Amino acid sequence: MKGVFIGLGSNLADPITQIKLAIKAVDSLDDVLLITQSSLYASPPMGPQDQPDYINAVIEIDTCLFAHTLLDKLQEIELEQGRVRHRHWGERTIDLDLLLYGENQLDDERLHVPHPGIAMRSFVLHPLAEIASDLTIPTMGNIQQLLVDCPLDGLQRID
Ligand code: A4P
Ligand code: MG
Repeated sequence: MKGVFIGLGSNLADPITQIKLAIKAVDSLDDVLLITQSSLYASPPMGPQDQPDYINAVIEIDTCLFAHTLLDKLQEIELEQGRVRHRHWGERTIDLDLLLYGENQLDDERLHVPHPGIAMRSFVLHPLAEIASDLTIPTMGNIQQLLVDCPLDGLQRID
């Protein structure tokens, strides 16, 4: 299934390298094919301000994995890259969020899809729009319309 989008974020231990490593790790998963990756973006932290700036990116994959199985795999990659949970919205070596799983809506104790933060977070919405400019997001609407209400907030494309 296409239309599966993953958001990546890092602000520790050489974030650019962390993002590139995580993209490779996702692409190397069985039953996952990387379709497109956005540019890398730098952004000031959302949440606690006493942490480094972030590098973010969004990728689209084609996969036949169930959403929860995919989440398991993403969390394994987070652990392999030394992710430690410090505090809510706090610093991390790598964060992998399942943004969209095709047109599906999922709401249980482990998964909220579409990811509820998509429309408010410039570091998610702008990279997503770069690789899927005519996307319609279930429950949220057309991505071009969402961009109008989502200022850059210091987001900068870096490659
Ligand atoms: N979970 C539910 N839905 C999903 C989903 N769609 N994708 C559950 C992934 N996970 C999902 O996540 C906690 C639990 O959410 C998981 O166990 C899963 O079952 P987590 O990754 O352990 O915790 P978290 O990422 O710290 O969650 P939190 O605190 O909500 O952080 P966010 O929302 O991920 O934000 N500033 C900038 N500029 N760029 C960033 O990337 N990221 C964060 C973290 C803060 N500030 C940032 C950035
Ligand atoms: Mg997360």
